[in-house]
Amino acid sequence: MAISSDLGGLRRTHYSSDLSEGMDGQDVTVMGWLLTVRGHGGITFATICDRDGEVPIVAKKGGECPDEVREALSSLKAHSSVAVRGTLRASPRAPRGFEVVPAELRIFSSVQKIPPFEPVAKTVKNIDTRLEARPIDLRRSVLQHTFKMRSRILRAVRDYFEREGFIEINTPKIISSATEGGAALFSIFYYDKPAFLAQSPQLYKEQLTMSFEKVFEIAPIFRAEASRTPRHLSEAISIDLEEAFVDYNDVMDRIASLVRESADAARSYLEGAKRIADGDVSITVPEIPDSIPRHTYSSLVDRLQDAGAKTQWGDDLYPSDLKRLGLDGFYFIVDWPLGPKPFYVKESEGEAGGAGDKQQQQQQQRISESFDLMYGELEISSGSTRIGRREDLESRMRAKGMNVDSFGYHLGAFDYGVPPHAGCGIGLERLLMALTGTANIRDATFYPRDVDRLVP
Ligand code: AMO
Repeated sequence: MAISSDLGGLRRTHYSSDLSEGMDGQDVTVMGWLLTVRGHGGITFATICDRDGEVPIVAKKGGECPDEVREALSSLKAHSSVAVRGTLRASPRAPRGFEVVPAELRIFSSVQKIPPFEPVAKTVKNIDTRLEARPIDLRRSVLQHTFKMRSRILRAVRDYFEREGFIEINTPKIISSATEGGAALFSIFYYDKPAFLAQSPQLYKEQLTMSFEKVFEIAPIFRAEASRTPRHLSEAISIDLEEAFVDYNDVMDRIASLVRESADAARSYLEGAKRIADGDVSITVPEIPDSIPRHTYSSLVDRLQDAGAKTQWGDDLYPSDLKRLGLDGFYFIVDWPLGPKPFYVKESEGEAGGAGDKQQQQQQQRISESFDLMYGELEISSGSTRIGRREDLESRMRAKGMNVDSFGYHLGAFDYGVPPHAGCGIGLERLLMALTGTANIRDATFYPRDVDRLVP
C-alpha cells in the first residue's frame, strides 16, 4: 500500500544529514515533519524536516511516483508528521544537490490547526505568542541551534568535571530554610510543615566537600523574582561547583576553563551545523580571551563615580551603571563588600584592593573573597571562599538578623572539621545567552517560568 498512517515496521534509514548527491539511485526512508508543501500542476514539492535538517521531496505526475502519493502529499498542511520511502535522485537544481522521489507515504498525524506563525517566517512573533505554541516555536532554526548548543555545552561541562576529578551530586530541592536571603523564596507545604523550594544547593554542596572534596551539581534553582526582566527566571538551571582546599582565585580559574570549553563545544557544534545548512546559521560564539580580566569592585566604583554615576561604595553595581564603563565580553568583578554578601562568604584578610581602591581604604570597609563573572552587563556566575568555622558563621548569621537555630543541621557539620573550601554557581541559561547572543532568557530555556507564567 502506497499510503498508510501506521509506523508499523517501517524505520528511518537516513537522517537528512546522512544524505548526499553521491547516493543517486539509492532507496531511502526519511521521517519528520512537513516544513513546506507546494503544488504546481502535475508536480508537488515538499520539504521534510528531521532532527538534523531538511530533505526535499519531489512528486511528479506521469509514472515517476504513484498518483495517490502525490495527491495525498499535496493535500497535507505544514507540520504534519510523515515518513517517505523513495529513491534519492541527484539534482543540480536542488539546494543540497539531491531530492527524494516518493514511492510510499505514511501520514502519522495530519495537522488540524494552522499554527499562529511559521517556523521560517522572517518576522518573529512576540515571546508570549510563541510560548503558547512552544513545541512549534522550538522547530524554528535559531531555537534548534540554541538548544542543541545547550546540550553540547552541558556535555563539555560534565566532561570537564569528570576529567578534573569532581563527582556529580544531587541535593534536596525541598528545604527548611533559606540560603540566599529570605526575600526570593517560594513557600510550599511539606505534609503538615512549612517548607521552601531551594534557591541554591549552597549548604549541601559545602557539606559534601567534607566527604568528596570536589563536587558539582547541575539542577534547578528556584527564585521568587518579582522582577520582569530579560535575564530573570523563577526556575533556572544552576551549574554549581564546590571544592575543598582552594580559595576563590582557584574557582575563578576553573570558571575560565569551563567557559572556554563551553565556547569551544558551542563553536564545534556550529561548524557542523553550518556544513549541513549551507552556512544558513546566524549565531556567532564570542572569542574567550586567554585570561579573563579581573576588576576589583572598588576600582569599578571609582570609575563609575569618575563617569558621573551616583554609585556609593557598598552599593550593588547595576547593569545600567556598568553600561557606562563600556566593559564587554567576559570579566570578573572581585572583592565585593562583605555586608550584602550571604552569611557563608568569607571576609578578606589583610590589605585589600589596588591603587584605585581609595574609597575602600579611606572608609576601612570590610570586603569579602568573592567574585561575579560578568558578560557585558549580564551576571553569569557568582562565587566565593566560604567561612570554615562555626563561630564565624554564627556571628555572620546574627549580624544579618538570621535565626541561627533553624540552621542547626548545617552548623552541626562544622563541629566535625570542615576543610577550607570555595565554589560558585553558574546560571546555565545566562551562559547560553552569552555564548549564543540570545537577548531574552526565556529563549534560553525550554519552558520558562517567570512572575507571569506558570504554563505551558
Ligand atoms: P547567585 O544567587 O548569584 O549565587 O546565583 C548564581 C548564578 O545563578 C544565576 N541566577 C539566575 N538565573 C536566572 N534567573 C534567576 N532568577 C537567577 N538567579 C540566579 C545567575 C547567578 O550568577 N549560592 C550562590 C553561588 C555560590 O556562591 O556558589 C548563589 O546562588 O547566573
